Amino acid sequence: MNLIILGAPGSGKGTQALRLAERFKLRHISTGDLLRNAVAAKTELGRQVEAVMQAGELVSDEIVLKLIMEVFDAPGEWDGWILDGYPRSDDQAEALEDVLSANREVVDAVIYLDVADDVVTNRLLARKRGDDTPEAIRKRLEVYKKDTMPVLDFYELRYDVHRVDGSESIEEVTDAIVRLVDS
Ligand code: B4P
Repeated sequence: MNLIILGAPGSGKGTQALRLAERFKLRHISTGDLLRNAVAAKTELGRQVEAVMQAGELVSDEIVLKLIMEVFDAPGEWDGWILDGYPRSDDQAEALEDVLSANREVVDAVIYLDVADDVVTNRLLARKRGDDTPEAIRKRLEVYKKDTMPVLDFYELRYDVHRVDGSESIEEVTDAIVRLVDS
């Protein structure tokens, strides 16, 4: 099963993707984690993206696509994958379609976590990650609305988009997603 999970920063994409990956034996592909690992390892790529992430802006499509392709190419025993944090713009969604059709892969379902701005802001401030300053959070929400929200329309035209109330407890959100994708 191949899944894409979409939602605002702090909507719980990473949290739910981990739980779904474990449950369905999926490869968890998180662009946020891949980028943070590159920054922590102080690679050339990490140095290029660090300031962009701190400011709450999107890293360039070229860099993120390169990371995604490396993960898709890596060997492993999985029953599919879950994409978390990608795509974040129409251009990224188009690029992903090209990668998938070249690899003869399909998306089985798209999950959209619906959570109000004040709830995500409070969650992000509470987790105290380096890029979770009030200013960067404001910027990320702004970028999300401008660049990432349109991706929902892109997918509504192509796939089943399951809208889930992401403001419930972590367990309740997982249960709701499992019911939808398992049915
Ligand atoms: P991401 O790593 O994708 O992070 P995120 O959107 O902030 O968080 P997520 O939605 O995964 O929330 P989480 O589960 O952690 O992106 C970080 C940065 O990387 C971006 O700003 C950008 O610069 C760059 N980037 C990433 N992908 C990119 C791309 N494709 N293109 C360009 N740039 C890219 O949950 C947040 C908190 O809420 C946690 O503390 C969690 O415990 C809590 N929580 C989760 N669910 C909850 C629930 N149901 N109830 C209560 N608390 C909950």
